[in-house]
Amino acid sequence: MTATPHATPLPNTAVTQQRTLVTALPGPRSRELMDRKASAVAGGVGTTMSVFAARAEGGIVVDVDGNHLIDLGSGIAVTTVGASAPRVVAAVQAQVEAFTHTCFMVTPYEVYVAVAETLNRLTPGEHDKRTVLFNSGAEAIENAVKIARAHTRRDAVVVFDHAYHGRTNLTMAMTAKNMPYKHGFGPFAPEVYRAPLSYPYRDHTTLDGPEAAVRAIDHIEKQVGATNLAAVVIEPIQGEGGFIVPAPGFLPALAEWCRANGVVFVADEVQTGFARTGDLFACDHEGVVPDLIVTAKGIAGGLPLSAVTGRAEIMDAPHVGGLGGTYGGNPLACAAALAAIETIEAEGLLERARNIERLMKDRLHLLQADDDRIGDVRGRGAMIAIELVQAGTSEPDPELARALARAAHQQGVIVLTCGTYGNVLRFLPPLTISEALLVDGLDVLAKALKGDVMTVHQHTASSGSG
Ligand code: PLZ
Repeated sequence: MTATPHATPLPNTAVTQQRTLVTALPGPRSRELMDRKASAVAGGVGTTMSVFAARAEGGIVVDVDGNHLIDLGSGIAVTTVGASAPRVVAAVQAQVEAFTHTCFMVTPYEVYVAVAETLNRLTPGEHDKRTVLFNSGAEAIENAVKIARAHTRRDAVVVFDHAYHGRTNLTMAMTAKNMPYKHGFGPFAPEVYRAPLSYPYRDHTTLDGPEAAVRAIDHIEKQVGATNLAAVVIEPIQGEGGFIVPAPGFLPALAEWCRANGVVFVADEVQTGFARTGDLFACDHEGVVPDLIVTAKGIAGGLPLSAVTGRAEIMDAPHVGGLGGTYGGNPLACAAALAAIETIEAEGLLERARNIERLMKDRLHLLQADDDRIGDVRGRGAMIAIELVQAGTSEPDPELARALARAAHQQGVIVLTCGTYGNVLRFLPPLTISEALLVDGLDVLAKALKGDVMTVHQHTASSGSG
């Protein structure tokens, strides 16, 4: 009954906020752990980098060989308030000493209710709201669909091209991309229909937002029928699908159509929520008020927590006992959430996100002016991406995206790829990252673009998140 011993965490000194490489990447200790991973962890779990983390603080991840890496990924948009954010650490420490778990469905506790109250207050719209908590984004999306079905007594769910909603059976059906998310894992849940998105860079025609909404609505009316439709689920800015920002007017027109047809409009803000886009929620940008909003990731500074928040009359449709789960709204995660939300406010992180957008877009536009392989620079706040194409065309170039990511990784910069075509390089820095780190990270990218990265041989282990 003894567990395999593992290295104790490094001593609790501050992590210097500077990129420093003391070995080639991956270093010897990481390579050793990659070998152990290969013989102990299921092969289906890919990793973006072959570098093992030992500590993380602010905008730096320290690996097991002592290398300091710049974090432009935030663990896929999770540590929005910075890694090991002091308020989050303190709140979790205090909670862990009180109790770790009782199960909210058995003996409830106050911190869950406090998170619900906070979400009801902060999410878009002034209407009466209720919240239910879960563990992962996918679990919350599944539950949003359950709630919408219970409320409408209808079955169908509409999602969009390039959508990503998770890896569980229902959310696999809702996710667009086959490889790596769905391939070989069917059959998928029925009554999920896909509508065309507004994708300004690839809508080569002059479809504006309202026109793209007309196209989607026409598709829905003809192929599904409004009276069969429980919910429309959409990411206000698509994440895994390629950081696609729909043209202005698209989301409001869809929300309006849903309202007029008794369809529950669900915003999947799992990736975009909690100041990531420079607004507390991406829906706020155009004043869109979803009926239900699904949050996760940035909600709790790295602890697993997700939520469905929405109109009281919709949220209360399921019967008592119809929603739940052993761990949903775990007290440690709830304590972390309150601390993370407090950090956003106290440290002015909305403003920080907008500054990060300005800095990144200015520099990326300069690179684009010089390099016609950067087809598009887009995103909002600290959710910014470049779409890479064959020079002078709009043909996706996933090899270039992979090569650039790999070059950045070798230089100690954590970046992720995404997109249906795998040709989007995305940046999701923690909002507390220093300007110096951000500039250093972008300089590494600029050098990689100028250098002949295409000759770098590809070995990057593939995962869903590049
Ligand atoms: N909805 C919009 O971005 C998770 C997935 C990484 P979970 N995105 C990262 C991977 O390869 O698995 C995500 C999202 C949006 C839902 C989810 C699902 O959230 O917490 O991963 O279940």
